[in-house]
Amino acid sequence: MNYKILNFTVFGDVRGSLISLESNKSVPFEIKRVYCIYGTNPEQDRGKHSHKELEQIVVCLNGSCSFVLDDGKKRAILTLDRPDVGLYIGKNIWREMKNFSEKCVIMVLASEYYDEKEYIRDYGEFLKCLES
Ligand code: T46
Repeated sequence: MNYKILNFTVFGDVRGSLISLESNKSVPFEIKRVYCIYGTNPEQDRGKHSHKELEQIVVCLNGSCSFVLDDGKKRAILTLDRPDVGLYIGKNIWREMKNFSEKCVIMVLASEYYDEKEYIRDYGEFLKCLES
């Protein structure tokens, strides 16, 4: 399945920790957009869509949450709970976000500008697109 766990280099000392993310280096694409998700509700799932072209890296900066990833054949469930780990999600992967902890904060680095036309928000349509 087209996802990867990325372990970022941490520059840590007595003052705390620092992580640096750079386009085409630790991030395997040119970053065109950054967005954050916070103030989530453990009873309200998010996501439930795929992207035709978009690649993203998801980093959980605080708290934790689960990502369900689905390529039409297999499903994987991953828990994100640390800021030095990124979840790379390639194109054509259905994703659902669940089990948000209290004060969960997620940062997402995206390879493209926002474009609602690029989303597939219907699971049946997602499966059909994989066939074509
Ligand atoms: C994804 C998961 C991990 C914008 O106007 N610009 C943006 O860059 C984004 C990401 C969203 N929006 C608007 C579109 C909706 O009116 O913000 C609203 C909420 O977006 P959505 O319901 O798509 O949020 P999630 O949390 O379900 O999904 C988001 C991303 O949209 C998606 O690409 O992979 O996070």
